[in-house]
Amino acid sequence: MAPSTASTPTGVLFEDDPVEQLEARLHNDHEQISPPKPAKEYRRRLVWRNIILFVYLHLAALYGAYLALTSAKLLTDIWAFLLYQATGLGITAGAHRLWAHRSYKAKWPLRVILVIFNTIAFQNHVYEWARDHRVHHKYTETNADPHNAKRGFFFSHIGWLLCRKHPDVIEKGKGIDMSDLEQDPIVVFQRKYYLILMPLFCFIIPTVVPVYCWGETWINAWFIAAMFRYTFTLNMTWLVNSAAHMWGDRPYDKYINPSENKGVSMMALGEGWHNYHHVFPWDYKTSELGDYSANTTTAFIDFFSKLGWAYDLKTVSPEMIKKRAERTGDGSHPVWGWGDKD
Ligand code: ST9
Ligand code: ZN
Ligand code: ZN
Repeated sequence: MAPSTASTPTGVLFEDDPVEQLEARLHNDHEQISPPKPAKEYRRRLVWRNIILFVYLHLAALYGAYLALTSAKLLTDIWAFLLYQATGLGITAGAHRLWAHRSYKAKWPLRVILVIFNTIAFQNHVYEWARDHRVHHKYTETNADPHNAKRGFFFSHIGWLLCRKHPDVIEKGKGIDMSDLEQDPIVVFQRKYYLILMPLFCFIIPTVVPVYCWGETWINAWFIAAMFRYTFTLNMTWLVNSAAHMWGDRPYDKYINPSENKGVSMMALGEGWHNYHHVFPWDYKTSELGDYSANTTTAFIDFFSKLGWAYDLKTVSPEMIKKRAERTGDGSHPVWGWGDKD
């Protein structure tokens, strides 16, 4: 059912899930006798500290890219690339597929590796990342979605980190069950010490290693391995929220905006198969395809599954995928070519 909209006296639009509203009414006797509350007014409040930091970060990253091509040692560029891949896995295999979606289970040594990679990535600690992401899936493209793509490319890409959250994000977010992560000591530890661990892992170690291990200059190490690598990885992640919510086929559900975007998948280690992922969020592959070249995260999880460190990998049966593609797909799924439509 399409979300309903209501406008405030100031003309600000709000979207609410009508099923939620109905359920809330059924459980709230008071509402039957009192008139409905007017929607809370929402005004965007910019966070200038974040705006200044992100402007600096992007300027520094551009300078880092220039240095990487002109004066850096080859090992420094390789180091930055490896950090991009490792931190990407800390987000994709860690925060996303393991902790936010529980699409597989991991033994503690793998969880430790993932939490280290995740801390180098600095996309907030796992608990906060997973809470926002669970809200994103439950209330996709409503005001309760932290990076609601209906507010445009810029907002869903980076703008949502430059202003206070819509009150619906916080209100609806309170209903999200986070008890599983509150019981994971590795997640709890990272959250408790994040303000010490994050600067150390994301900025200090990546800068110090090239200087002491292969004699790189401090300037090159800081601007390439810290600034450029971090900003680049952030942007590749944000593309999933922006580009993959706008452009691409919708083979599994044409009624939602998340799309299959191969370009984003290549850069985001397999996370651009976003139409599939929003339809079947529990699949550890976040994709129907077994193609490792555009899904290095799946290769990583499969590798650790062979070692026995990753287990209980959840997936979706081909029959279920076929049925869904036939029922709600946009016709771009191969299933349409196999059928006897003619
Ligand atoms: C970053 C995150 O970049 C990127 C996430 C991307 C997600 C992508 C998903 C796509 C799929 C996966 C693809 C992976 C691909 C990877 C490829 C790699 C190559 N529920 O937040 P606050 C409450 S981070 C419930 O301050 P404000 C709660 O009580 C970049 N409650 O709100 C909270 O207190 P606490 C680096 C919630 O004041 C309180 O509200 N980090 C929820 O509106 C205050 O929360 C930054 O730049 C909720 N969902 O401020 C930091 N949310 O936490 C940026 C909040 O103590 N963030 N509450 O419980 C900020 O500065 C602020 O959050 C703000 C909003 C200014 C944006
Ligand atoms: Zn999404
Ligand atoms: Zn997800």
